[in-house]
Amino acid sequence: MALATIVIGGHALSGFAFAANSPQADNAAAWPASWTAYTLAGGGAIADPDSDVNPANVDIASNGGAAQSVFAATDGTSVFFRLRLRGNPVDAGKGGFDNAFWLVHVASASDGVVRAVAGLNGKLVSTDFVYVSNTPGSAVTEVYTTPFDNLGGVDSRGARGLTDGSGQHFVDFQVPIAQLVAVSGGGLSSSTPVKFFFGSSSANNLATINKDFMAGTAVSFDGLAVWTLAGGPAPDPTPTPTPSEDPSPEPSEDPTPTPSDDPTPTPSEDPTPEPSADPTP
Ligand SMILES: [Ca+2]
Ligand SMILES: [Ca+2]
Repeated sequence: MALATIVIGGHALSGFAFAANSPQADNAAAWPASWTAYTLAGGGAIADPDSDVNPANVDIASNGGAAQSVFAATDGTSVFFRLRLRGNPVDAGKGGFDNAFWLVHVASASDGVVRAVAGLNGKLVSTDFVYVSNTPGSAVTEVYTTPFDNLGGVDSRGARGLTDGSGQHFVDFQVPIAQLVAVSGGGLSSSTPVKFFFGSSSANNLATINKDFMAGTAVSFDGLAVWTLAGGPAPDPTPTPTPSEDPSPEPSEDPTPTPSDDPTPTPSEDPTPEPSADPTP
């Protein structure tokens, strides 16, 4: 890339200022060789319907219900997210990506409370960026900004769009785990059991999903798989009791409780009252 193309705000940059595309001096990692489907807790697929929202590149898709919609991966330093979309998110004429954003809410698995957000903001018309945010969206850290490159010793190539090979598209983005941990304000560590909720949006607030939800019509962490940011899929920290531990539990109380009162109460009055008068005068 020619130096003359690196122009931000009318000021040509030079030398170490190439790192302007990586404002926190983070290095984007190599994309994972394989992705892991992000699923329901039991391994069930998450396959969002095609064509339930428009435009097509904010429509989380599943090749007609046949394909998994969302994926993740980790290398222990960066965490990677992938969404399958019906339309192409890439638009070189709009800062790299079309004018919307794609994001993941990261919640503590133990309580389902969102602790941090990672996303790719394509809303801008000339410079898009990968970001992390706190939960209310009031503190957004730009991690990698377009035009992505690996010049000046810093790799900013933290998002991409590509075909899924079946007529739909993937949008991929990655963030350093340390940035997610930092923006969570102590709510997350690299080993905290977490759950993810993927979405797309055109909201003003970069922590808000208002277009497509990976499942349903609202953010919910019920029944989702547990991961850790550094380790990938993880055991659920709050398991429900395992039936195999005690297949036929003894009832703790008598299943036929003794009535506290006499079930056949004695009539308080004689049911066959004596005639008050002599029937045979
Ligand atoms: Ca959809
Ligand atoms: Ca854009």
